[in-house]
Amino acid sequence: MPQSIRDEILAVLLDRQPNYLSGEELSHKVGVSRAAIWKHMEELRAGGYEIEAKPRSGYRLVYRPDRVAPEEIYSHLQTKRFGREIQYQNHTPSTQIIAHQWAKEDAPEGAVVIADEQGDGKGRLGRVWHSPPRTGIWMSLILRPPIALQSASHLTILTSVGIKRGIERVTGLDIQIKWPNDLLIVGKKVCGVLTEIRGEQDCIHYAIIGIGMNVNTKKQDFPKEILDIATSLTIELGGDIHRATLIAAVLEELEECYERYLQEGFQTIQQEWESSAYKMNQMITVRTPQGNHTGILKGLYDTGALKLQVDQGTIAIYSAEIDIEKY
Ligand code: BT5
Repeated sequence: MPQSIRDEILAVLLDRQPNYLSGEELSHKVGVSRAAIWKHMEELRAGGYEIEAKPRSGYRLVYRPDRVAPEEIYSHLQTKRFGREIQYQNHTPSTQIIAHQWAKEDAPEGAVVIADEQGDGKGRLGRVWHSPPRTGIWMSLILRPPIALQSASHLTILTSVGIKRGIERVTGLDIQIKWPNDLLIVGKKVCGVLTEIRGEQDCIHYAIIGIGMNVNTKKQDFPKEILDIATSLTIELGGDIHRATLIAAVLEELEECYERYLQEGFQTIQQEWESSAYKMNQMITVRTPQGNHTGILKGLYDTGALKLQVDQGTIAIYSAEIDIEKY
């Protein structure tokens, strides 16, 4: 739901794009005077929006800056809860830190923290997540799932499915999911998920789902050490993407996956995950803290563990890394 008059004006202009909308109709739809509309138009222009005003035709949105500020996202968003409350930061060490703080206070389920730049982006196990300014989606979603701690890995799995769908809907690119938390395009990482849980044995107080996605990142924006393993949507598509549109699509798909999971259980998500899994039914090698295993990837157990077929039968892998073959 749009939050301010400015958001409402933007939403109406977006809806009418590429056509004109008269000042009278706009003022009627938004419920403010034409003088007030004019003032908000000036503010939008100052924020980088290009709005054409033509006598007898009215207003027309010509250009939207690639911003991930809440008003841009709200104007696209069609969710019930996800992304209905957004904290936006221009620069922050990590959106995870802000989300933990907010979750400990009063953040509602579905609240989201988004930053344009992270100075200390976090991967799993203390690893670094490179988050160059204004190129990607760096966001953390707060959930309060009524599930047991042992099922927490379901959250990463359903998040991967939701992100895959959101990216495919907006770009048409083919995304593969690599257990446990990567999304790939032709074997290169375009997105990583970091799930952090606070809870006790039989309940989760809250979960923070960190999503890092390379969107308009150019080759030169990546540090040398990840050049060979990372990619972005713009590199694969050959054109830039409006990040707020993509965020809204991802949040919609995530909400759908999450609700389906809570209502119907893990199985439908599991099937969708398996149909997009990197190396499904192929030989893989997984590296675990206890040593390496080589076998055929057969999908997931209902705990979310990886099912690997080895000589002795199938085994469950709970924590591991899968090597990516060089392309
Ligand atoms: C992840 O960790 O893939 C989880 C990344 C989660 C990042 C989000 S951004 C919003 C939120 N706030 C945060 O501070 N974090 C979350 P992991 O599986 O451990 O992968 C980390 C590894 O991926 C690194 O060791 C690099 O090899 C590689 N890597 C780092 N930055 C990358 C990037 N931008 N694109 C692709 N690969 C990257």
